Amino acid sequence: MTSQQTTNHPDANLHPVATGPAAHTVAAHTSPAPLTLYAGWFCPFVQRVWLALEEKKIPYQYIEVNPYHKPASLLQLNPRGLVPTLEHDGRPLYESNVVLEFLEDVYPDHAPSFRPSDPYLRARGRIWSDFVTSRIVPSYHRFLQYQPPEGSSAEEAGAGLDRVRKELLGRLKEFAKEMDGEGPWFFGQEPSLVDLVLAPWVVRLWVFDHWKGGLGIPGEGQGGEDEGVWARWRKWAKAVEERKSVRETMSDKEHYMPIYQRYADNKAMSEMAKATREGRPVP
Ligand SMILES: N[C@@H](CCC(=O)N[C@@H](CS)C(=O)NCC(=O)O)C(=O)O
Repeated sequence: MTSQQTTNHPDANLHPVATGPAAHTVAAHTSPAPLTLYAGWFCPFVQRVWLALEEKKIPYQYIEVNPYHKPASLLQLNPRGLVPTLEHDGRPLYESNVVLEFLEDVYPDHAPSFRPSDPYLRARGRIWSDFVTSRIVPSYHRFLQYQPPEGSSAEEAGAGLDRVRKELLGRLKEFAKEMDGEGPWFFGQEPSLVDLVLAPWVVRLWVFDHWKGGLGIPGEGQGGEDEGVWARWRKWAKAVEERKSVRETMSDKEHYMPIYQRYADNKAMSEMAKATREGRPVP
């Protein structure tokens, strides 16, 4: 047993570093740079920012921290003690959506630009990025962490699970309806911030197949009267899954398993897990 496994902290069994494709990306970013990313390899909020850094080829140093054992170095920069946290020219910044906007502002010459030039589309992008954070992510967690109330019959438990499953499905459908008709990205041929904001959860939808009996996104030709919307969703999800930056910021699946197992059992003690249990928004 390692010293990590002997601690009583419920999130102590976290694999310490990135593995698989993400490990190669980390290895390419160990040298000091004007921008430092304090990250957790497993974290979808980190992945949002990591995608932008990789896509835009911004020089950065990657520093792995365990936000469940918050080191002083993290707390000094971010009193919330969450990752991602950024240090840019000695100044700290955090909150993934804020950091994404910051990178667009500070590195305007680093293509691709993830904000459409039309101010109206930019504003719409912000509405739907907010929808991801305030609606989709909480629904994702309500489904993943769902446990039937004590004493529920099998039928009641099944109905409860189905309710949270449909809630998430409904929100993904609502998001897909807003997409440009052709795509493959939200606004058309090129990805934008709103795509980066949801991508990390899309590549983590497998958790529902593994633990919760499936999310039930209709396959090709099975969407009934909503087939057009689901076809659009599938096209978008495929573009996300195939994107180089997405693949290269993912670790080996086996190391996500113990983390998501704790969520699926509703035993995780992260701020997100606690917020979900207490009906609070994303921390
Ligand atoms: N609103 C934050 C959420 C970040 C967040 O919750 N990160 C998690 C890791 S995925 C974290 O640092 N958790 C530490 C904790 O729960 O104490 C953002 O968008 O950056």
